[in-house]
This record gives sequence, C-alpha cells and structure tokens, in this order.
Amino acid sequence: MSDTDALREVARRLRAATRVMALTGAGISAESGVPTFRGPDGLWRNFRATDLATPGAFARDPALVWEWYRWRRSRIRDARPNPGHLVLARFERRWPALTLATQNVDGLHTQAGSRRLLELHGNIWRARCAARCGRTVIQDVDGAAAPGTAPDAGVPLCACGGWMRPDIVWFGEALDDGILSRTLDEAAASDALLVVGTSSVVYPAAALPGLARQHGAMIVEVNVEDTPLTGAADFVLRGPAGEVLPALEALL
Ligand code: BV8
Ligand code: ZN
Repeated sequence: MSDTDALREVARRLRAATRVMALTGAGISAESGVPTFRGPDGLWRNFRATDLATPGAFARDPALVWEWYRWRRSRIRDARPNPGHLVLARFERRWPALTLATQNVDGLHTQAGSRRLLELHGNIWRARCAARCGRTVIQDVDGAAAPGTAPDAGVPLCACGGWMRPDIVWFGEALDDGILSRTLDEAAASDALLVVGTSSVVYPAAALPGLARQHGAMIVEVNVEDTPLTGAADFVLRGPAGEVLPALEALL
C-alpha cells in the first residue's frame, strides 16, 4: 500500500471510530527542538540512562542528576508545540473522549491545549520531596538549592529539609497507579490507537499497542523509522509527526 493509500485508509477508519487514543514519545517533540532519547542526537548518547535516570543515581550523586535535568529544562524552556501537538489537541474536539497518553515530560501537549492527557513518566517542571513528606511543587525556576560547596550543592531543598527530586518516573520505579490504570483501561476500550514518535522500547508504555490490539483496536504507527512495533501495526504512516498528523487531519 502506498503512503497516500495508507493515509486515506487510516482517515476512513478514523472517521468511523468513536474511541480514539494516542500514545506519544519523544519523536513528537523533536520538531519543537527537544532532543529525543535514542536517536543520533539522543540524550542517552552523551549520558547513560543508568547513570542519571534511576533512583540509584540520585542517591549516589543528586547534584549530577539535577545538573542534567537543569540542562534539559534549558533545552525545553523555549520550545513551543509544533503542528503534531496541535493536531492531537484539536482531535479532542472531534473525539471528546480521546485520551492522550504521553511518555514525554516536556509539558508541550498541555501547552498545545490537550486536556485529557495522561503523563506516564511525570513532568520535568514539577519537583517533589525525595524524603517523602509528600510535597510537590511546580518549579519552573530551580528552587532553593543547598548552600555552599557541600556534595549536594545545587540540589533544591524541600521545606521539610529533605532533597527535592524531579517528579519523573525513573527506570525501575513504578508508574503512578491511577495514571497507569486509566491508561490501560483506555487502551482496552479504544477503537483506534495512534502511536506517535516513540521507539516502543520502554515498558509499560510499549505494551499498550498489544493490549489495544487484543481488544480489537486499529494500531497506527507514525514514525520516521521502523521500531519493534512496526511489524505489528495495522498501518504505518512514515514521516515526521508534524507533517503526517496535519495531512491526516486534512482527510478527516
Ligand atoms: C517499571 C526518565 C516496574 C524520564 C524514562 C526488560 C524487558 C522489559 C522491561 C524492562 C526490562 N528491563 C527493565 C525493564 C523495565 C523498564 C524498561 O522498559 N526498560 C527498557 C528500556 C527495557 N521500565 C521501567 O523501569 C518502568 N518502570 O517497569 O516499573 C515496577 C513495578 C512496581 C514496583 C517497582 C517497579 C519505568 C520507565 C520510566 C522510564 N523513564 N526516563 C526522563 O528523564 O525524561 S524513559 C525515557 O524513554 C523517556 O521517558 C521517554 O519518554 C521514554 C521512551 O522513549 P521515546 O519517547 O520512545 O523516545 P526515543 O528517543 O526512544 O524514540 C524517539 C522515536 O521518535 C524514535 O522511534 C524516532 O524514530 C522517532 N522520531 C524522531 N523524530 C520524529 C520521530 N517520529 C515522528 N516524527 C518525528 N519528527
Ligand atoms: Zn519534604
């Protein structure tokens, strides 16, 4: 099937769908200038995930972990939603029950206007108490850091005196129960799942297409390259999300 035929067929089937869900990854924000994780300029190429995005790394060297997140915040701060984010936000008007599950922590879907959003891996602009006093703060500045030249200089402090940490789900940590169970329920109930800009390797997000498919959903992958999902998708729309999604919207 040619790319144009696939696009038309997906549009035809989407017109008949009532429960549409989307799952996004770093690729949807690439055209906004946010680095992806595993591509040629991916974030993990200069930093190993196991060095930085784990509870163990934070326990060993919280200042290094905060330095990395501050650098990432600086890359994201001026980023704006691109046409891919904006189309998914407009899809909520067409399908009011549309759920958007994202692995991204950059907040660009919210900026684009998506409201039925499930942030599976947290949000880079929030921090929470690592000492578990329960405080969560929105932190678009970097907060009060530990003073002086102590090993934890640069680590923001909670009002309780403990360290703050990014409110992000690190490898080996469980996703928020409520968010995960809503995501699984929505995937099982959807007629169509658009899987946009993800390498489909990080679980449990990578299990959602299989779950949706088992319950009869059409799986559509939007990506610039093959992923482990490609062979199992019903349709593959090859190209940048910021071009493919507007082209799809135009056919609806
Ligand atoms: C958990 C920190 C249990 C966030 C992130 C072996 C087998 C199965 C599972 C595991 C295993 N070993 C370990 C696990 C579990 C582990 C996991 O899945 N590991 C993988 C790597 C094997 N998962 C976990 O640990 C999860 N927790 O399982 O908990 C548990 C239960 C109870 C109690 C305790 C524990 C937690 C996962 C959280 C991961 N957090 N990082 C941060 O700092 O930002 S993951 C990181 O990867 C990001 O969050 C990111 O969102 C996520 C996924 O990456 P993608 O978004 O897909 O990005 P990527 O760069 O890879 O790909 C970009 C894609 O876009 C590419 O395909 C590219 O082609 C495409 N693209 C590029 N440009 C465009 C485009 N597409 C379209 N348009 C474009 N313009
Ligand atoms: Zn605290």
